[in-house]
Amino acid sequence: MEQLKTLVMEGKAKGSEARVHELLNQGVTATDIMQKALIPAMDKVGELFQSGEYYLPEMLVAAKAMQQGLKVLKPIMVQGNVASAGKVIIGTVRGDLHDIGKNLVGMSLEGAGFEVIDLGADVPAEKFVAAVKEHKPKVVGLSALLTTTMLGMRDVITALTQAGLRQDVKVMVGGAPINQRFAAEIGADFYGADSTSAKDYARTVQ
Ligand code: B1M
Repeated sequence: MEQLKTLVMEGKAKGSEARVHELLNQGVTATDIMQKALIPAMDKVGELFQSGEYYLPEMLVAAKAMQQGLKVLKPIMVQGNVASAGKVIIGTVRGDLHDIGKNLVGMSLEGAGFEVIDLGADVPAEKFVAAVKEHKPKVVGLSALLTTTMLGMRDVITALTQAGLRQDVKVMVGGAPINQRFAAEIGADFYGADSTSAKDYARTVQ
């Protein structure tokens, strides 16, 4: 696991992919690989960026290496998908390009049988509204990783209300700078600290 962490932190995409395969072959679970290597590696990358040891390119190649590892884990995480549990729309809000956490939420939801409509990153409020009108999901999931973009979540909720759709759909929010208090302040229905809690919440929505 330590080796995988280092490979991700150093932005070695091919090496990360190969190490994930090796760990799986050794019987390590996908959840452990995620929780004990891939996510901690990105946390460390964030710390190094904050302390000025890493710059944007290092952060970018590390993200690519993590995504390469995730590609290997995705089929395992989404297997067991049976009849659709309903639709969930997910996206990272306007101005925010971070999509790894949002993708993890999508994988957990797919693994639980949800049909996931992923709008991607840097998604304006109007696009969420149009997608809710078109797909009529149970839940809209908003992700934000920047303190400068998290207020975009409120914009989405306001836009849904103005479009007369707010009562038809639950809104869950998550991402590193988000907490329960902020979620309540902007009128979200649920704050998810991680992808598992997001999936568990979606399951409770009728
Ligand atoms: Co950015 N970045 N970044 N970055 N980046 C952070 C977020 C930062 C904390 C780093 C730091 O300074 N320590 C910092 C934000 C500071 C702040 O706002 N207070 C930061 C910054 C400053 C920036 C730029 C502004 C840097 C610059 O340009 N000077 C820039 C902004 C670009 C933009 O978005 N407009 C930028 C750019 C980038 C990259 C493009 C290089 C890259 C993203 C690549 C990509 O996503 N495709 C990147 C990365 C990789 C990071 C860090 C290192 C890692 C993020 C990550 O993927 N974590 C990050 C530091 C950190 O978070 N420790 C950092 C792993 C992921 C699994 O966790 O996304 O938190 P996370 O998701 C979790 C939970 O939060 C939750 O579940 C997931 C699984 O547990 N969750 C949800 C997430 N969404 C959810 C939704 C839900 C429920 C749960 O319901 C819907």
